[in-house]
Amino acid sequence: MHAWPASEVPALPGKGRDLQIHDTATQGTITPAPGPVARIYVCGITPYDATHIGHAATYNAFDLVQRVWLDTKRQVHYVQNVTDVDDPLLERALRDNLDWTELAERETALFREDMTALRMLPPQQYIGAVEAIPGIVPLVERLRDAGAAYELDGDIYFSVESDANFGKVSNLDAEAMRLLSAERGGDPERPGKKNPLDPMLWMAARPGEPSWEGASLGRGRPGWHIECVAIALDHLGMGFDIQGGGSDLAFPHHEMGASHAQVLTGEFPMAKAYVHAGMVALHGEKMSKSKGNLVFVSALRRAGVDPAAIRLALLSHHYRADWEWTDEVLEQAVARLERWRAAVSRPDGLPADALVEEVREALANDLDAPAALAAVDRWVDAQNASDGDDESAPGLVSRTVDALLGVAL
Ligand code: 5CA
Ligand code: ZN
Repeated sequence: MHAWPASEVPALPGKGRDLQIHDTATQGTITPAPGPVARIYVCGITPYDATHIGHAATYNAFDLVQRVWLDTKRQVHYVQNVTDVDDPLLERALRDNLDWTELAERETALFREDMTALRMLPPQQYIGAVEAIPGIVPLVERLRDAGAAYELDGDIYFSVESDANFGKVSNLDAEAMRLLSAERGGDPERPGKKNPLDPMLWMAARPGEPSWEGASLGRGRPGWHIECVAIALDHLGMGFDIQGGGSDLAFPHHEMGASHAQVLTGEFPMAKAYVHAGMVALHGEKMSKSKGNLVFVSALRRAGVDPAAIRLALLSHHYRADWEWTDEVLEQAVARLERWRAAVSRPDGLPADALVEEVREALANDLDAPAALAAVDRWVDAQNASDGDDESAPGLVSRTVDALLGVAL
């Protein structure tokens, strides 16, 4: 699949700091990406009800990761998927009497437009589940042939017990895993499974549903977790720097994916850091497709909201926090954007070299975007209240805000 166009990232003077980031697996702060090329896989959308503010907040976090790495003069290899065939997508297509491929294409196109408007850097590989099927089938066959997967009425399940490191991503107890599995696409109640948590790798063709030839697996379609593993291993290989997504993906999705990959390769861990963004709520509840309490990026854009203000609203919360979208959050972002633009539109101003370092430091410290915004606010307030004569300052501030925060002033 094609991704979306890249906005240019201005180079800043000097060099940024290494990113330190919270890792869900070790529950501590780590510094991934020691090499010249940083590798990141971020779970993409299931294309319906896209792009809501929760999605945008999560992709914003991983966009910042890339901007920090780029500022350290590294290259970034970024891969993202689109879950363009899965139960919830098929259910929505059925409900709305749409062809599932049309629904997926329409929503993926909308997502690309929203990502472009928000100046999110595109992945180098943007891969759909459907196009990944030829790579998924041999992985499932290998897991089965190695005794790590078994058949149940034509469906193939992964055996979580085949991975000695199972559980090390999310650090949950058995009961919590069981509850989350039932909530998030698993089927712990299905009789005949070796372990109730075992996830499906390959689902045998069901009447009225799409299916593909799966060689020795028979006709069917892939499970959710193996989709991301196949794409990540194909393009990034094992031991990549960051596996990213919202906190609702830690279990079962990232836990199961890590186990699939670890059993397939005999290596551990799949990713150096598992990084999870907090959940955005609306009216007191997590913004979710199932509840329908959604605010869409495209609806805000249609209403005339500047995408840079949406981005500033996202940046005003720490990526790991759970937070609530309100009109006030957006109003504050709109006002901030106006103040910042006024400050950098002057022909000269207060020196900004220290500000560049403050923004760098804030972001390198577990992506502390609110601290970065506060640093820019301080410069802007002083600038708007004084008559400095540094002619390079306004341009330097614009480039810093653009390069590190993805906001075009
Ligand atoms: N296709 C899978 C990942 S392979 C998927 O989870 N798709 S999704 O469309 O449901 O979500 C896309 C991303 O947005 C995921 O990282 C998810 O964790 C994140 N996300 C979903 N809802 C919210 C929310 N309310 N707040 C923050 N992030 C969210
Ligand atoms: Zn995924």
